[in-house]
Parts: sequence; C-alpha cells; structure tokens
Amino acid sequence: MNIIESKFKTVLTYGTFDLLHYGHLEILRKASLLGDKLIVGVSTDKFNTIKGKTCVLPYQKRKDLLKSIEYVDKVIPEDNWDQKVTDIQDNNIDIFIMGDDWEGKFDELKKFCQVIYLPRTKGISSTKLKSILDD
Ligand code: C2G
Repeated sequence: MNIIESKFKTVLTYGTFDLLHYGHLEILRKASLLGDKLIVGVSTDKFNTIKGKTCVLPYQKRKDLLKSIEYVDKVIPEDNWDQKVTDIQDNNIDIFIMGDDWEGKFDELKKFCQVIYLPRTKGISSTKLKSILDD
C-alpha cells in the first residue's frame, strides 16, 4: 500500500481586520482550508498609521478577536511592509494568501512560497461599517 506523503502545510496572511466582519472571516476560513495551520499577521496601530488607516479597534482588541476564531492558529504583529520574507522563513510558510484587492502586489514572495490572491467578499468592508457607526 503506498502511503502518499501529504506535507503539513502552513498558511500566512496579513491584515488590519478592524471591526471584524464576515468578509474577513470568509478569507480566513478559505485560507485555513488550504493548509493545516493558519498564521495571521495583524497590523499594529503604529503600522496602520504608516498605512494611512485609522482603526476603530486598537491592536490588542483586533488581535483578541482573531485569536478567538477557531481556524486561526497563531496571530503575529505586523509592524512594517518588509517583514513578510522573515515571517515566511521563520514560520516555514507554504502558502501566502491575500485578497485580490492586492492582486500582484506580493508576487515577489513567490520565490519563498506559493502566493494566492482570493476574491474579496462583496458588499462588506470596515470602511462601510465605520460609516454606519458614524451616522
Ligand atoms: N477582505 C476580503 N473581503 C472584504 C474585506 C477584506 O476578502 N470584504 C480581505 C482583504 O482582501 C485582506 C483581508 O481581508 O486580504 C484583510 O483586509 P484588511 O483588514 O482591509 O487588510 P489591509 O488593510 O488590506 O492590510 O501587508 C498587508 C496589509 O496588512 C493588508
């Protein structure tokens, strides 16, 4: 009987994940199905300033929410644009996932792992939720 060796696969993705919503859950769920372990890099408040994003929820709350998701195995801080290669190497990442609003932007990572852009979930965004909160 030949046992097919199926390598343990680790998946990595990044985001701000402010006001966690079903669009975030959808990409995280799909990412988790592509491997055995899902690591999520959450943008720190300082990095969000660099990204030009203002968050409703501070880093710790965004991190706690992500850690409560059953298919998220590990949450790491995202402090800058340049840490991805180190994160990929340090965590033995096999697959890097981002929503297709980032299509092509991280192709340089193909040297280190598989890069897959998944379709964004339509009709929901943290920005839309913020505008409702501001009403
Ligand atoms: N997303 C999605 N569908 C939505 C909204 C977001 O699939 N309706 C995905 C985005 O494509 C992204 C992830 O959810 O892959 C996180 O989205 P954001 O929190 O907006 O993250 P972003 O500000 O794009 O930060 O270094 C990468 C950056 O940290 C990404």
